[in-house]
Amino acid sequence: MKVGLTGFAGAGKTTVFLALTGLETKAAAPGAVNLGVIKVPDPRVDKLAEVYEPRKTTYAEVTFVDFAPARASERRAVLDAPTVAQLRDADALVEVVRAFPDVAGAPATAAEDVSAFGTELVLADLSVVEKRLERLKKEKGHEREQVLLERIAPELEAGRALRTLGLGVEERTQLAGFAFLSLRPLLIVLNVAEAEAAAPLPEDVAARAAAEGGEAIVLAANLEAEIAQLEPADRGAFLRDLGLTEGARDRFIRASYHLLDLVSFLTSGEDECRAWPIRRGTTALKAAGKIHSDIERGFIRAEVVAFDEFVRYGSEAKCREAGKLRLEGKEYVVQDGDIVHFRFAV
Ligand SMILES: Nc1nc2c(ncn2[C@@H]2O[C@H](COP(=O)(O)OP(=O)(O)OP(=O)(O)O)[C@@H](O)[C@H]2O)c(=O)[nH]1
Ligand SMILES: [Mg+2]
Repeated sequence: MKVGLTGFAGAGKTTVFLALTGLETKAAAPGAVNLGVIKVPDPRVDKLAEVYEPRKTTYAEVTFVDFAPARASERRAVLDAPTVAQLRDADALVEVVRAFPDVAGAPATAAEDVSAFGTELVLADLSVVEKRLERLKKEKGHEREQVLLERIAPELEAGRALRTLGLGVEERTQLAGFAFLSLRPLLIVLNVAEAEAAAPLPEDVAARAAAEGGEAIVLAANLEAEIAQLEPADRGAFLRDLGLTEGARDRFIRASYHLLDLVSFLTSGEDECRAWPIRRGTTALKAAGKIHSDIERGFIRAEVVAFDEFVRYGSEAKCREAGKLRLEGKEYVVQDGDIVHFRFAV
């Protein structure tokens, strides 16, 4: 999963990036990009690794892209063309919103910023729709696309994010090629002052986030970036002092799995034990394709053991004896925690 960190200039994107990745890299120059990867902690992978003692243990990963937007004269004008192109490449957007007084002492206007940034995303999408509709006037044979675009254009003009329109699977598929930003799942990170580290999400921000069709969490990025630099064993005490039970990374991962409706299936063996993130509702065939396109192409069947059964019986062989190993076909909907072996022939 690839997440694009976005938000107005100076909102704390780079600081959030450092808090989540635990990296020490400092702010990139305008135009440059910081890439960071976090591993999703998963006790099920740990358990498999304990049993199989594999050569390699691989956790699900979240990649962050943090880039410094071109300096704009106006604080809120940030979405230039290269920035938009970067964001279109992400699976989800994390919008950092400033809730602390800035360097010049200007107070935060978090709730308004949420709406204003939502408008930026909507306008970026609207310009794509308008250009495309202009072309479609001259081209024949794209009636369905035209009907759909003509339906969403007035919504965008009214400032409504595409993710709030309740588009169906088919419509989303039709629109996928445009990589609309206001259709991307949105997680708002309210970057608060240290004293507010454990405060609940303010109601006005929650309301604006809901109006954008996004979810929101509170984070004191500066403080959490410092905590992320500590030895793992020392972090707990610091977090408890702040009134927090888990660090930024763990809270963030939970929020994004929820936001993106992700689950993980597992693969096991002496070579590698690994977690694979997939959208809830993914079929065995598509899950196979996550591992390798050959496995999808030559799919024969999936052999599945639920992780809980694996723990109860102690091994896959014992699960097989007990009749807990299932043979599933292409259309089987893979469940969170399924341990899967794909049989395939190419
Ligand atoms: N008080 C306080 N200051 C913060 C916090 N997060 C960031 N800052 C400060 O705000 C300024 C901007 O933070 P950055 O993380 O660089 O913000 P950014 O969004 O990456 O900025 P650009 O990339 O230039 O758009 C820096 O001086 C940070 O030290 C915070 O949680 N509390
Ligand atoms: Mg930055």
